[in-house]
Amino acid sequence: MKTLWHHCHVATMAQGKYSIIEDAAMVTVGSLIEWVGPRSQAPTADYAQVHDLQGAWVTPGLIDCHTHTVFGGNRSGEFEQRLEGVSYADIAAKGGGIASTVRATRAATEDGLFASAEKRLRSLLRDGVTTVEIKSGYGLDLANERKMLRVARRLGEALPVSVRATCLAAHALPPEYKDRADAYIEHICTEMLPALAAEGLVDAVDAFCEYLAFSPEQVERVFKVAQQLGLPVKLHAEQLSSLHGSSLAARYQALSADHLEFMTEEDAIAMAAAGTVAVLLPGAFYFLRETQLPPMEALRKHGVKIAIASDLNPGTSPALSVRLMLNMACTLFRMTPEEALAGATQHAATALGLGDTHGSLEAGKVADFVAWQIDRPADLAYWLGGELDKRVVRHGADVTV
Ligand code: DI6
Ligand code: FE
Repeated sequence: MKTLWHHCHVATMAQGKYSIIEDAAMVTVGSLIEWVGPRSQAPTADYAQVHDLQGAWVTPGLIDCHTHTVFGGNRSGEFEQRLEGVSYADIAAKGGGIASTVRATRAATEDGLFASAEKRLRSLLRDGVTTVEIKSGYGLDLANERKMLRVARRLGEALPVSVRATCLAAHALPPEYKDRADAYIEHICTEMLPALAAEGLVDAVDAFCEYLAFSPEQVERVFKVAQQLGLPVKLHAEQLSSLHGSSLAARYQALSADHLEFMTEEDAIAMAAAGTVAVLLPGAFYFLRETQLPPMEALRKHGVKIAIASDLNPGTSPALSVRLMLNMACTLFRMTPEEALAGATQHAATALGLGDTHGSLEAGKVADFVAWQIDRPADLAYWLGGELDKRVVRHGADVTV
């Protein structure tokens, strides 16, 4: 079905720039974009539908390329305790922190996890998100990582959003492997990843490379197995210290390295050469009251593509809006609104291995877009949350969330 969308301005985000076409029109055929350009040059055809977008600004659908949307319980109680003066160490000693989310996730049924994640995901979608990545990593054994990944797959079937599922079994050490991190890594490599990949539940493999999680050597063992299974890798790196996980990720042609506050210029050079996207997570930076800024100048100087994501998770970034993350990327990291929007469209697509099909409005790409009733694209990074008047189109058809 050929459809004409007109009476709009388009920020195509091609090559990660606004690439604005004023007084534009777009032609979609089924779920794909066939043509985008000035309205005066729109091809004449027998359109099955013609949509007047009433002067809207059209952008690609937003892409949240790093989330932990599926988890049991939440940690607002710990948040409150910390603000009442209880130390993080005390909370952790009483089984709080990631361990409490692992217990709650293991205790939840698949349907229970689905129901709670669905609410959070709908919040992201109401903000214009059409593609989202969802990680496992709170199950930490085969049955519970499978349960999380199945929920991620089901969310993509039930809601109008494309879901990429990432296996983050190497997120934290499960209690049954206390003081036996190498044995847990071995279990991931020989049992969990092969089984979950064979079940078609994994689109990419991630790990947490940090002194309080897994070492670069341990991460590399996971990456080797991912490579053997034909799965792309990503990495939580340089969030709290500099272990050069981002350089390791680059050596494995990782889709992305994420967080990166403590990365060095050498890491940036390695990532640029490998085409590994830098995914910055301003929600976690803000929530942890981090002061070490990611090295924006080094990333720009070496041409590393920069994505922005919510990191939606119960411990360090309970963020339910990608547009709020765009604002934080600008205010906290001094990114421009154009860079921030590219970070939640074209570069986010690349961070998911979808750069050729998603993330910009160009002929041949998937017709996922948002028609925003705003004055200019910078509005998307300007307002602090809330809801903007808009129309969301996915695969060439209107969606309501
Ligand atoms: N980095 C983070 O900030 C989260 N995971 C990670 O690898 C923390 C997750 C949590 O605290 O639940
Ligand atoms: Fe994360």
